[in-house]
Amino acid sequence: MRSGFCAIVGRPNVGKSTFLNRVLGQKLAAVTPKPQTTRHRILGVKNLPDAQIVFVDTPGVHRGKSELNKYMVEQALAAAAETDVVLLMIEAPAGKDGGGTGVGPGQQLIVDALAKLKQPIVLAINKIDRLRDPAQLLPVIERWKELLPFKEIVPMSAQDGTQADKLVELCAALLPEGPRLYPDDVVTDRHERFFAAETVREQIFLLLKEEIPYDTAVTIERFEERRGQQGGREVAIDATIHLARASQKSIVIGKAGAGVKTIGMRARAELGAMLGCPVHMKLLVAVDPDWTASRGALKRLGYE
Ligand SMILES: Nc1nc2c(ncn2[C@@H]2O[C@H](COP(=O)(O)OP(=O)(O)O)[C@@H](O)[C@H]2O)c(=O)[nH]1
Ligand SMILES: [Mg+2]
Repeated sequence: MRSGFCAIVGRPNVGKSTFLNRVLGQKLAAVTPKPQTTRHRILGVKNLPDAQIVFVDTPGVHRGKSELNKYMVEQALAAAAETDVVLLMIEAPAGKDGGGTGVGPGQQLIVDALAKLKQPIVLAINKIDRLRDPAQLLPVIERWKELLPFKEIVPMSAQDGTQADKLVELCAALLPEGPRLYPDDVVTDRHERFFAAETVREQIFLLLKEEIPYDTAVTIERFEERRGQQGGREVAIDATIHLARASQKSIVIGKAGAGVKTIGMRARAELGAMLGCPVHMKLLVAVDPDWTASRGALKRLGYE
């Protein structure tokens, strides 16, 4: 039996959370087309017949300057330093000329951090479903081989599942021997409250443009399980959407409250499917001036 932790690290938007969700066969981590959707570390426990891998999804590593950005990068790099195996995820080139093999400054930050570690590192080249020609992978592989001593290099697609199981097996084989760390029926370390907040935040990422998603935090004021009229379980949630600027408030609330209503409806549906019961949700919109710039505010809003 092998067991241990495997951090999934990489640039924003390469597909880390999509991979975690695919491996677990359920949606744990928020996924949106926008970078920097993931802000916290999230554990996802994958059980195999002879191994237990505790995957750690992390925020994308980038060079943003706000305290929130620095917090996210710290989370990711600390996770890599603490786990038994590191899974570095990059994207296959999207352009028809096979561009995008370069290593930019954000990528270099990761390479430098990982170069200091002793743990085995696996390179996953995600999104191969969008490659026009598999030969486009060759320069990518050549380039990356020179940068870090990878144990394995696996082209894959988190979206359609190509080589996802293979990648999981390769990571499992690199874990130390040991008994399961979590009981068989545990999937994550996070509680329902956390997912309630993440679901609301995800809808804001999906629905709103420009800086608003990045300036938004969500806190849960009430999470109450109760019996519905039919006697089944239901959940009542009061959540607050915190914005960094007063000018954002009217945009989020929308005409006659249409914006916040849509966010609430979609989050409720998503969460209802996740919790398997009806969800009632009240959303409040508040302004917490410049919260992304202050450690104290980050802490208050759940980033610690
Ligand atoms: N074409 C393609 N898109 C993907 C794949 N994996 C993820 N994506 C998309 O890439 C975007 C970012 O994914 P996400 O998992 O949030 O990336 P993260 O920031 O690294 O966690 C989303 O729009 C995903 O649907 C893949 O294998 N192929
Ligand atoms: Mg993510």
